[in-house]
Amino acid sequence: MAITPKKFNQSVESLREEMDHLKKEVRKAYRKLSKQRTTESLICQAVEDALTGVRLHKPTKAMRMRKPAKGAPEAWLCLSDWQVGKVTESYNSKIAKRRVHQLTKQAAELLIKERPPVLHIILQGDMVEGEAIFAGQPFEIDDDLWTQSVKTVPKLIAHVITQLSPLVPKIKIACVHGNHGRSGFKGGGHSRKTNWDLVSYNTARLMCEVAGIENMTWDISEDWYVKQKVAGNGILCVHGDQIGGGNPFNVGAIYRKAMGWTHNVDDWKFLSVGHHHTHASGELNRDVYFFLSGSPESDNDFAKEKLAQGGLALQRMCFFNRKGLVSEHLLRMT
Ligand SMILES: [Mn+2]
Repeated sequence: MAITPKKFNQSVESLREEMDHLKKEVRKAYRKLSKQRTTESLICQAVEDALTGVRLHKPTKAMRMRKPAKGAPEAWLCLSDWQVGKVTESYNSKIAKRRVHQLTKQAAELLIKERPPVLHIILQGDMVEGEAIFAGQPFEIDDDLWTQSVKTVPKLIAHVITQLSPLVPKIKIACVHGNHGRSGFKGGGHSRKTNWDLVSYNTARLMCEVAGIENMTWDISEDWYVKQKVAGNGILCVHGDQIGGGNPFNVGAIYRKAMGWTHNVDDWKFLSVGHHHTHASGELNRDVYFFLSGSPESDNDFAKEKLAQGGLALQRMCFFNRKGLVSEHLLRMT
């Protein structure tokens, strides 16, 4: 049957409509694809890549059945100044990994012994080394900042959490950023939030979620401090670059800041400070107690030459009950 001009026009019209519809669909698909190429999707991809080959700790039946000891104190693990990526005579990314695995084992032994109901972890900043925060830094690192912050560091944080989470009913993680996560030279006018420590914390959280860790909570502060409540005791955690240095450390500067901060931040009696790579602690004035954290790093030439200083490779774990601090433990790495 011959096609009439009317029918021909109708079929052209329906083809035009179909074409418009297809054009819209293509545009929609393109927009979706562009979105999938954002930083978030790149980080998700990096998480998946980093998790390839990671052996996650599967809790044994005995571990699942462990109940916290009656009246047991709560545990507090301070992880600070890993500076992964930094190269010295006795430190690099590989050694950082070995040392973080060592401290995890020591923390696990303490948890098995004490059986606390809660493990609190503070990630206190400078977990990444950075790549351009001081002149010449590219000559003192073994990996770029991207790899440090979305692969090496989060993988190590996830190692600690996945290994320790089966040993306690609950893990509460709090995080504050340091100066090495800054996105450029000091005074460069960067946003506080644009900090690669924060990228590494968020990526670690994602990794732990992907790993199926359910008994954890995260408080990733975008401020200069984060507060923790351990067995009812308030701990004010700061990175510590706000406090002046000294040799071996400046207790006067810590004291002055602590006294000032009691007026600005409520409800704490313990002050936790990193940045100075020196392990120390003590009472400041009757009821204020400070912790200064060591670092897994060693043989830092800048510290040796400019500060005439060098701490042991140490991190710290403590136990608290309602009355306060019960015990402090060194996690010593070699
Ligand atoms: Mn620092």
